[in-house]
Amino acid sequence: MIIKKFIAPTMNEALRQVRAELGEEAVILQSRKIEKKGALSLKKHVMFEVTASTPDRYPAPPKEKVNFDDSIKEALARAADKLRETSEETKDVTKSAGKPGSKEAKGLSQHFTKTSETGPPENSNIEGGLKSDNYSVVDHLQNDLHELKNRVADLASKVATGTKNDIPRLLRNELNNLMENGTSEAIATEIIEQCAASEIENKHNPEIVHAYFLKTLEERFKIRSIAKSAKVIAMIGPTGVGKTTTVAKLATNRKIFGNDRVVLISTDTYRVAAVEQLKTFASIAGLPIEVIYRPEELRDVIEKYKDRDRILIDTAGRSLNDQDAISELGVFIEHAEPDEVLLGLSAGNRLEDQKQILKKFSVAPISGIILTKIDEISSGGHLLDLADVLPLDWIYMTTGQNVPDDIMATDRGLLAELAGSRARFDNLRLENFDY
Ligand SMILES: Nc1nc2c(ncn2[C@@H]2O[C@H](COP(=O)(O)OP(=O)(O)OP(=O)(O)O)[C@@H](O)[C@H]2O)c(=O)[nH]1
Ligand SMILES: [Mg+2]
Repeated sequence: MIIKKFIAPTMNEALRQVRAELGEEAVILQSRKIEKKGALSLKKHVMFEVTASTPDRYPAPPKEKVNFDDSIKEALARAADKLRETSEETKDVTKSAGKPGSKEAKGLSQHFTKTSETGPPENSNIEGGLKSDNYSVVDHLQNDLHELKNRVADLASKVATGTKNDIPRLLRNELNNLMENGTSEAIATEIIEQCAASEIENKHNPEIVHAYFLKTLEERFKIRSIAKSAKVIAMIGPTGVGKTTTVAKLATNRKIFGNDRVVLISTDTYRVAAVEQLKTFASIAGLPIEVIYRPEELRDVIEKYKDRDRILIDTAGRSLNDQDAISELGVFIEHAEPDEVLLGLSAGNRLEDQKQILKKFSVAPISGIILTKIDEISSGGHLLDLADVLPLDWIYMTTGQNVPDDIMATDRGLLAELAGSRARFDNLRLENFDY
């Protein structure tokens, strides 16, 4: 606790200093008018002296014994009574002092002037100040409000703990696991409360509870595969998420499009290496590849390959903050009229960035997500938060740099295990996601 004296030519100024130094919640212990000699003259000036403290001098109410409902009602009633008792000028001591000339400020300074006219209280030290009229009017009110605040905070924490105490032990363990894996507290709690509220056969059997828990996680992921009828498929996304590598994997991994006849189109002419990168994969796999420099060329090329089953378009990576480049991408996609626009998102990105990426790349009609670089994350709890904010289907996951092997169709069971089971996740990583 800090106790300090402030002397200023006006009461408003003294109170302003109190607020500036001790904060909005400062408590006025004592105020009075004093007379001071000027530095260069013998003439006396009237000054205002305010003694104030930080608010932490009130002991916190005993926590265990509190009957919350009644005590809050009582404290509220007391505070309301005090508010009624006190006139406009004492409504909000600290705030009103910040508005010189305001009705409240004038009232307040009158109040202080009036009390100081009667001279300093008998005992003008701090103890005396505590007993003074000023204290009883202003500080009792603040005391009550302070007490009320403490009780409400206390109640809130008891309610929160109470909720968690209602959760069976095994589910509480799952809650802790989720949060250790990186799921936000809000989503983890929502999931566990959902589990706790449902009819689990035996809430004390670890296997049954864990299986039920994983099932609940699975339901949070929206997945699908690419339709047989989707011919023109474009891959978009921020720089370096793995778009070109993914396009190469899609084109060359037999598990993805089987015996479909595939053609590749590169629109990434920003970097010579980018075209070369895709050309290399195309030549190894014996696939035709076209390089497009202007959006208008796209329609003719797509027309040229109309007898092919899949036309995969790789686009240049665009920085999230380069609005022009993102708009240009929009124009390319408009000309291509793809059946699928897949947005590549690196699994390790921050949730806030993922939201921004989704928002910015919505210049194109995104139809699904490819979650890349799953192998680079060390836990998967945050994927539940991602699923919560991405209103799109997750279609593929990529799990390493190897073309064509390191890609797999999304699988709810796998995603649930990645999010909810650290040990299983570590094993999967060691086994190169051999699911
Ligand atoms: N660990 C890991 N690395 C990957 C994965 N996919 C791609 N990469 C690597 O990420 C780097 C960038 O991959 P690219 O395919 O060139 O990424 P891009 O999105 O096409 O990049 P830009 O065209 O420059 O925007 C390369 O080193 C890839 O080998 C993956 O699933 N896991
Ligand atoms: Mg690329």
